[in-house]
Amino acid sequence: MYEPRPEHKFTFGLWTVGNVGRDPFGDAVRERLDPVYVVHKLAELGVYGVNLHDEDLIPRGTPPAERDRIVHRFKKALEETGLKVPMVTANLFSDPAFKDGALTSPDPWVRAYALRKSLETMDLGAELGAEIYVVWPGREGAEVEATGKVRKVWGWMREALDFMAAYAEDQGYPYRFALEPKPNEPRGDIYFATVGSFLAFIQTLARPERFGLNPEFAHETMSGLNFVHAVAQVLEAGKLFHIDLNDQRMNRFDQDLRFGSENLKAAFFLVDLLEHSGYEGPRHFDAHALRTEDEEGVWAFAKGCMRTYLILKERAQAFREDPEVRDLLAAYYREDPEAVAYLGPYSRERAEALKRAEFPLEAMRKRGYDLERLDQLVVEYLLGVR
Ligand code: GLT
Ligand code: MN
Ligand code: MN
Ligand code: MN
Repeated sequence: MYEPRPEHKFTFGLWTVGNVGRDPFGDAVRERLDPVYVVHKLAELGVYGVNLHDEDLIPRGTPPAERDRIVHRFKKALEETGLKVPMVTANLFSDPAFKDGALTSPDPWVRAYALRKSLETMDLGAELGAEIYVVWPGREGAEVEATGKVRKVWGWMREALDFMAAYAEDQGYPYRFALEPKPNEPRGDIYFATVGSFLAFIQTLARPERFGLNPEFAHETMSGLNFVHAVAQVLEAGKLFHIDLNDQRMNRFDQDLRFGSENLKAAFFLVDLLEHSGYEGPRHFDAHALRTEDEEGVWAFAKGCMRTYLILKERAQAFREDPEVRDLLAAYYREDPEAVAYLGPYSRERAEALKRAEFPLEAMRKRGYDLERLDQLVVEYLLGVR
């Protein structure tokens, strides 16, 4: 039970299990893992796919012949294991050239370089069979407001994303672009800070149907927002193209903790939401093992993410099927036909009827919603006593 299998669609990034544990104050604590080795390890654990940045596989500055050799060797590992590469993304944050932005740098040479790197990453992903392209604007932000750059960045970003989508079209690539918001880090403030920000921006693009979201648990939580609500809105808009699962404490640096390790209740309701949403895309863990861990700890971390997801899936299912929960919810959504008749699309008759309606105001004001009992049942499911 709780054994991950490829049909669960769990994915990890080369940069997640391959994270060497560097932080702003401390050096790497683990060795870089060979991507081919990672593919074999993940396959053993029952993972569906592995995602990557261009530079996770092909170090910056690799000559073309060497690049082809690396790709060939990596593809062989994918064939041997059956692992997929569902998603790729360009690293537009590590190169010192991107220190004041990549696609929104004030320097057109930098913007052009970032765009070229994005196209090359799309080529690489197409070779590996990827159909999702993530854009994380980590360096698209600022510390200094005096430049007035905030008036220009939206246009630069739109032009770049439109260019990329047109390139995909031109090349016959199937990419759907998943945009990933974050409020800050590494920049003081990132321009595309929240899910809502990108949702609105997509509608201004030339091919909005090609664009959706890659919301991350940690990033909305850093903003003090409710991730479950954010994902629900993205789902409702038909824009959940990818999802980054991890955990995070509020008001901290980006922690990328093991899924479910911190906000268990939010994780429970997230799994509950996703599993009943019809979302069939990858369940990607954008997290990494703690810096205290050696390689064994890394695989324990990866297993933990998946196992917790599967346990929560089972717990959420049992919760939804519990007769007591069902009774409480049936009473909660009390659909009195007399009241329902006043609602719905506008008509003059309905508006007039509404104005004449007599409301059971006393009962409305006195009503208790029984949410203490409902929520206690959630807690008991999470504690494993039900
Ligand atoms: C980086 C970031 C993540 C993004 C990755 C995609 S890179 O690790 O912290 O949130 O999803 O570029
Ligand atoms: Mn993160
Ligand atoms: Mn991160
Ligand atoms: Mn992420």
